[in-house]
Amino acid sequence: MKVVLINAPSKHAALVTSGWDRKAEDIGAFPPIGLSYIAGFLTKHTKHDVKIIDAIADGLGYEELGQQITQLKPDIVGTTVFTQTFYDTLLLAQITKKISKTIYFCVGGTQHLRMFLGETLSHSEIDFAVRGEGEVIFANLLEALELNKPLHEVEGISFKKNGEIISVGEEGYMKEINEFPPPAFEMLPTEKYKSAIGSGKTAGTIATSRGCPYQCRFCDHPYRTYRAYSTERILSEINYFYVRGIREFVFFDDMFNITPKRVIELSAAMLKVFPNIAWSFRGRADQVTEEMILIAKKAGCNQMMFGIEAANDEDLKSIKKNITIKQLVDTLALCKKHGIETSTNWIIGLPCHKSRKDILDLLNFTIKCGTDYVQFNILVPFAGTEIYAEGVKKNIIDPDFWKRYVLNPQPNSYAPVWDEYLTRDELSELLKTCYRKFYLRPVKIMDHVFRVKSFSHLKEKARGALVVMGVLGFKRHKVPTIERLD
Ligand code: B12
Ligand code: SF4
Repeated sequence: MKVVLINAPSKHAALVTSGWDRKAEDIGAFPPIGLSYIAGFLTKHTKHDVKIIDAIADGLGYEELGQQITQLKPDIVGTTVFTQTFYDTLLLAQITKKISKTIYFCVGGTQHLRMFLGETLSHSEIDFAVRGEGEVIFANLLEALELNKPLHEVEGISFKKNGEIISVGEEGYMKEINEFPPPAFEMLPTEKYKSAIGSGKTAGTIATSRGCPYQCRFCDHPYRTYRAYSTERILSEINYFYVRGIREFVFFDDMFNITPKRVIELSAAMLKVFPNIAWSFRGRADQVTEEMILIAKKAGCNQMMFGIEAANDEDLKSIKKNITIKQLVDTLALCKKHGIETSTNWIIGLPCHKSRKDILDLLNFTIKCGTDYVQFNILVPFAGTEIYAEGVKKNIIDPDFWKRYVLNPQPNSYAPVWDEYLTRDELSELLKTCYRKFYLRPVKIMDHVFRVKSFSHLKEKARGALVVMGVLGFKRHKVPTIERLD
């Protein structure tokens, strides 16, 4: 079968503010990891003809996507569905069906489908949902479609029959992830992927594990069990990029440094094979030791990204972050001592933010704590999280909002926020204030000038500055130019 997997534009995401949210397009291009694993599996274990189109990295609009689908004549189009960008998912399904009703349209996406399976399949344009980790399930679905086998024997899929939704078996979960092939990097526009806060050069993005055992109350990550890829496998994924001249890497796991020991072992292995690479990772600030920093730095680590979220111990406790401010401050100081840049994530609009002062206190702490880069986000309460359940219980969050949105998505919708104490507009203004006050300090501006490594890096930094000043980016998109079919 001819399979086309599409990373759809996220142009019409349901955002939080009236002008300052970041869409996937605004934060540097990252590869569609889920789709590339699916493509890797199909390539290794089946004979299907598979292609990935990354519309975000390639800057494709819906018209161009339509032209590509027409040209490629796929039997099936697949995409990852995120709740916030469901309008875009549906638009893609409608365009596909407008081109030909005989092209199947299939979605995957663990978190969204756990919550909104029925609403998603209520749309006539969406034929199949693959639940959970989809490598084997999707291959089985393709085989069933190709050989006309009964669909009700394909474990892990949901589909419609006579207007009824049929779900077969449990969702997919891979215990032994190392047995599965690597992502199909070769199908992606690799040269387009770079981190917004990296050197501006192309970066190889690699996930070295799946899952996270922590239980932060705002987080909608799908798997509590941590499964790590083997060192050999990680080295071979790095090598894929290395032999193509790429020297910068981003480890984009939910939780890279599950223990300092893991990072020490991996760094030692990388050091032996790749003497001159630069890399960064996303992880926790409490799982960092000096020994780990020293060897990681030797192996090329130049930046660590930490999700901190809140700026005092009481607030951290209230979101079950399981970390203390002392641990954070100690880690940041160690990183500074050894010349590792740090980037930290913070949430504003948490239930514990009862006044403007609480958020300005958070801002002041981010300035004081010594981090190099920050990302501020307004809390989006996703339907599968503890914070969402609390908001619904307290009548702060409309329990039917996301359900209605998925049943009838509208462009430029606003996602719910925690507005018990501060309105959406106040949070939005505070978000701007946080970015401006953090980045537009003379000392920070000079710092960034000194960090510029090349002309293209300067361009990236200048773009970042314009975004912070509100001149570029973070804008809500216009209402779509393509008409809905219904
Ligand atoms: C990496 C990442 C990104 C990257 C890359 C996204 C991408 N397109 O792959 C970037 C930074 C670009 C990103 C952006 C966004 N993200 Co994001 N992201 C993640 C993160 C941290 C890891 C995802 C991942 O790669 N996992 C590893 C792979 C192997 O797992 P997977 O993607 O789930 O894929 C498996 C299955 O789901 C399934 N599957 C997935 N797609 C498909 C498709 C088909 C056809 C089939 C058959 C199966 C299938 O099979 C895959 C392989 O086993 C998750 C958190 C998490 N752990 O899930 C958040 C997460 C998925 N993101 C989220 C959101 C909201 C977004 C944005 C909408 C944010 C925004 N405001 O714009 C955008 C939308 C981006 C877009 N249109 O691509 C939410 C989703 C919440 C929800 N309920 O829908 C999460 C859960 C984070 C959170 N906020 O809690 N994201
Ligand atoms: S926020 Fe990070 S540490 Fe907390 S549960 Fe999510 S992935 Fe794990």
